[in-house]
Amino acid sequence: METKFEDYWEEIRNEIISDLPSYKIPKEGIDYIEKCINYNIPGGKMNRGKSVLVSLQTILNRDLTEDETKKANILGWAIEWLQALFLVSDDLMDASITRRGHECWYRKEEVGLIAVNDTLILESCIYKLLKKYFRNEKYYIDLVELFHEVSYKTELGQLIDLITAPQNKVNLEKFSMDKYIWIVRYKTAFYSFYLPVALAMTMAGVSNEKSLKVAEDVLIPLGEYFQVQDDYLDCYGDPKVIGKIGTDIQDNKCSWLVNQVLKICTPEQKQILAENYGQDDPVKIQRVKDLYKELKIEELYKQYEEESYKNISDMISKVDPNVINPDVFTKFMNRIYKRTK
Ligand code: GPP
Ligand code: MG
Ligand code: MG
Ligand code: MG
Repeated sequence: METKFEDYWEEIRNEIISDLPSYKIPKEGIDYIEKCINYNIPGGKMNRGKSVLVSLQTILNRDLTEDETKKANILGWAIEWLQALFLVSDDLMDASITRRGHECWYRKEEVGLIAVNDTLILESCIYKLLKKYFRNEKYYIDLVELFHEVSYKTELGQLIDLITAPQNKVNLEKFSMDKYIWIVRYKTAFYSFYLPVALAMTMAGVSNEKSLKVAEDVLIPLGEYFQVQDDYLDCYGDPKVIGKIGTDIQDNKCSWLVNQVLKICTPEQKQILAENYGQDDPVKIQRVKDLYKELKIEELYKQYEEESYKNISDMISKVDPNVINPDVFTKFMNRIYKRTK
């Protein structure tokens, strides 16, 4: 039977846990870390993780060996690990309530601000895994550098996301579509879209400055589209389906929806927005949602979705197959097009 992505989880978790006694860490530390890992790493859609293997298969265009399959899936899990630590800290910073259908980790009584240190531990685990499985590969340092560089970009994106949305200080002049695009490319697109493919290209031995740039030029707009969907779902998604409760309006976020309002609203409507956005008050949140409705923002989103699909398909059709098999991108796009979670 074929080994699935999920089947590597036990081994990877044990790799981290079984190494802890070598630090002579008290037993309660091991228990805590095990709980933290079990709570935060599995349970997502695992799109990012699974796409390393798919990308590698598509790039090499042949059956993979058992070792290649395993290595691609380990890299996939390393991305899931990165995603988990970003989400733990993002939820703390966004004051979110639930994630993947459960209470956010930082909200658990025994966790609280310890979650900050937990994200650092989770980050260190990534490099332990890379070392364990890849240190004898000639591309080992490239993998490490990719994780470092993409993490840095994500953190820069998160920084601008946060300082554009100061708590209880609504200033609509801080928002713009240009800034929005920069934020989402950095906070989401690099780690969610570019990283899985860049890792697969590195493993396949086809990564160089030119080919990575070709991948980036398609994957970053794709990631941008993905974050627009995330912003849409924050307001219109079903919490039971998306596993989280939206907070963008009360968090004063420079989201796609609010930027659309700013593009088309009258001065009176802008005033209403200024008075109701960015406040944790259900009546005010509803007033913002009513404004979205008056301005038919949902319809603009549907249009955007169609246009985006066309634009990205167009970009993919221009990719030189001698540089990278364009199916890598098509597969990725089809996995997220019109997603509801
Ligand atoms: C998505 O933002 C971006 C991230 C989860 C990256 C966080 C980066 C860090 C360096 C912590 P979001 O807040 O819209 O995501 P969600 O809707 O899932 O909370
Ligand atoms: Mg956030
Ligand atoms: Mg968030
Ligand atoms: Mg969001």
